[in-house]
Amino acid sequence: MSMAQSPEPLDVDRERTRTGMSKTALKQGFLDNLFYIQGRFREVATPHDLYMAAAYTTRDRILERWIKSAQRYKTNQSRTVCYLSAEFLPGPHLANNLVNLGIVETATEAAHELGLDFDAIIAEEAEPGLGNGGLGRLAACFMDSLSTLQIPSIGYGIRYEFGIFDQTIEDGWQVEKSDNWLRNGNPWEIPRPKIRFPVLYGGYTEQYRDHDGRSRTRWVPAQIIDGVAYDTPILGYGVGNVNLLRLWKAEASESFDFQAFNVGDYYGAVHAKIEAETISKVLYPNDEPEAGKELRLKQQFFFVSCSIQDMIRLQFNTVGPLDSFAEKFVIQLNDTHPSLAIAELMRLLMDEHDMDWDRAWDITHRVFCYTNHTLLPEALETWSVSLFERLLPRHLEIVYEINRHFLDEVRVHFLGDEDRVRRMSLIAEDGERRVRMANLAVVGSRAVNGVAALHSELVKTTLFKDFHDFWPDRFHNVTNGVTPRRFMVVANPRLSRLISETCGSDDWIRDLDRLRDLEAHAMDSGLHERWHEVKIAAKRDLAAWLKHRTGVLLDPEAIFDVQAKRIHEYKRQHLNLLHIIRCYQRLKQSPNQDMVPRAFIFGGKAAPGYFMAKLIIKLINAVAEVINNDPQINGFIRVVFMPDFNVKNGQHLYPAANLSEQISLAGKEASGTGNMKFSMNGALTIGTLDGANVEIREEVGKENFFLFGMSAEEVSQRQREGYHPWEHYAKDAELKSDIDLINSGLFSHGDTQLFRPLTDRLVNQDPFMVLADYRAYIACQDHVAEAYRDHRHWTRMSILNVARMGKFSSDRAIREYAEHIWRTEPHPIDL
Ligand code: GL9
Repeated sequence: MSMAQSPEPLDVDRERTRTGMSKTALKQGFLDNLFYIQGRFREVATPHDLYMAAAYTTRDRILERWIKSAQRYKTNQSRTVCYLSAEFLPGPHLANNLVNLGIVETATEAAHELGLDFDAIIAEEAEPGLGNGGLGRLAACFMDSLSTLQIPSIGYGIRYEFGIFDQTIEDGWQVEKSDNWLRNGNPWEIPRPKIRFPVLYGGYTEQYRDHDGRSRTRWVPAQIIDGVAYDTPILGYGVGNVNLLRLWKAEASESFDFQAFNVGDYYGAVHAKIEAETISKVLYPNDEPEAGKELRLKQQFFFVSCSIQDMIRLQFNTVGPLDSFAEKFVIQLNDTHPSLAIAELMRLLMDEHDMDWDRAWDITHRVFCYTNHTLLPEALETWSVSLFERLLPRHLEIVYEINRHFLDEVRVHFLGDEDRVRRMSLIAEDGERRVRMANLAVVGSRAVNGVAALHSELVKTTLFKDFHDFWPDRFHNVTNGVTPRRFMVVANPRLSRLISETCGSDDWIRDLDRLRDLEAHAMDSGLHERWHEVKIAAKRDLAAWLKHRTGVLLDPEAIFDVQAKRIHEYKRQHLNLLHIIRCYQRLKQSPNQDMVPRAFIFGGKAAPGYFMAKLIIKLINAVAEVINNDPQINGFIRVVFMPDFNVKNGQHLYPAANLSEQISLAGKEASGTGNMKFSMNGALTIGTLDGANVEIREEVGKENFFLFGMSAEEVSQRQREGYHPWEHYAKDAELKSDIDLINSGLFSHGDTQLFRPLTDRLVNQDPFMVLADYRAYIACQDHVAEAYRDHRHWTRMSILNVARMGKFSSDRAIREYAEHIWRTEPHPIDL
């Protein structure tokens, strides 16, 4: 079109431009949306306008299915899974929705015919970074699988205005930039200003007699804030089902704050409005001390209260009386962040809906299930009783009452064991009294699960041992999984095409066990060649992308050795660094040795307040600078830190990796999910027996996995015996020289103090036993290098890794939840 006039209709029925799947319908839909939604014509449209038009054209096609799903679920009174999570990391929606709609090719052709750069349009989308890492991404994978498996569900969370910070690297240090992801608008969400609930805070409670003369409690709050629903449709792969991601935004409550102010105090009222809106303003980074984070507690209660009120509304709209609430809904608590929901449901049932304690408790404890995601003590939430009481006085009463009932049972069951009573109490009494959110979650749920076999075992034998003694049947394992739609089809279209061609179908996308069909071809040299080409192409892409973003040029022939995850001492990025320094020293000592070239690639964010993690980032960049610029090394090894690792950027990484670093101290990583994403894309793993690594190794075969290091049992034994890292430092000359090289100032322009906090910690404390596993790690890395020399053998291992990854689909995980924990059934929506 050359003029700013309404788009000329192509040969398509006008009505179908919103729903039609043909190329013509897509083109017309796109032009219509560009015109009527963006108010643009082609010549002046910015890349962002084009993206918005493409997004709306895609959304139009999802909406029809969404409404159909909602209608069907309502008439069927379908049992619904409510997934409560403070974090969701869905990643960019456009490409994923095109895959799930099955129109990638048509859309690509349509874009081509309109003269558009489709890849550029897809790259325009901002990352919805509403999570910190694995836990939030797991929630997003689960949403994808719930829809694909046609299970009615709602994901409930917070619509943070600012998600996880954007990471830049300046002078080697992490610098945080605020993530204004909504700046350019969000075409995927639909605001629901009429789905709005009041959320109460503060004040006091009082007793009164109701019309039947019964004694009741009334909460008189000091503050009321509204939560408003914003809905994002989550479409399943190749099905008509669309579920809901419902995120709450905080707004000032007209009815309360404005009237509460003295007449004329307009500015005071506006101030209250601003204060109300801070509740959904920003996502908290984890790995930081919880202490005093009043706003965080407010956030947790905020989204939980809105969500439970919404469920009660839905119950009345569909089924009717609340008695069947636990049949209509199952509420899955994603970690302890939403565990206030237990007390909130009790409050609403009793105070607002007239139930007595026993009936309310019967419903409550039948509706909740809880997933634990970590054993790290610092990540287990507790709130000081005084803060809790100030913010949620009624809930504290309810928690006390739950505790009273519960501890009475414990006392009867374990006569005279007051120590156990103290340990199991919902209130910690040693020092400042605190509410233990994990204990509340276990007591209030009918099922508790860990996220990998080893983790679930440790949950039963360490973290919740007392609870497991009391209620052995309550504990389960559901090993995590990831969605092959996002992490294979979207991230790695080349490999996906090759797999479909080799297997003769793309059924594996919905049934990942079908990847087994690849095994029959694992020796086929034709496949080997194509497999290798696909990997090299991805490595070239990544190299070009990294060159552009960091200036570092990688050799696509080198081993791409990748560690991408949050930066944390327990994940041991510094162990990886020690190996890099070892390689460097070896090359310096004998420059002509025949070493396999390697590209060491890191990605990951550090919590802004986590000093040691930030120092690790600085050290990675410092080592990179020296090695990459050392003419003697001549590019043989290269080190690069990819800034701003997130879902979107990760999609460049997974397809290109040869080696996946999963090297946490055994017993610390609950599951890990990056381990699965890399392996699905044909990387081999170097890893410890930690989290889901254990099961990955079982599945792919121990001969196709590079194992090293202590087992979880050996770790706890060493710790019981007393661990002395300085002995390793003193005894192992190479280890000593690697650490000494850091201290020499080589990587810090002569500053011998800069990295001291890190090296001193390793030598003197080493809480994550880096030094104890150093020798085994180096030896294992030498095996990796030898194995890589045999290209055929390596490629075969790579094919077998992919072929045997079926178990790690989030579809399998969701099926297990549905069958063993939720007892839910699919409700198919016809296309
Ligand atoms: C985590 C665990 O640490 C991971 O091992 C696990 O795979 C995921 C999902 O179950 O949950 N728990 C946790 O608090 N985080 C996890 O990744 N942290 C972040 O999300 C940053």
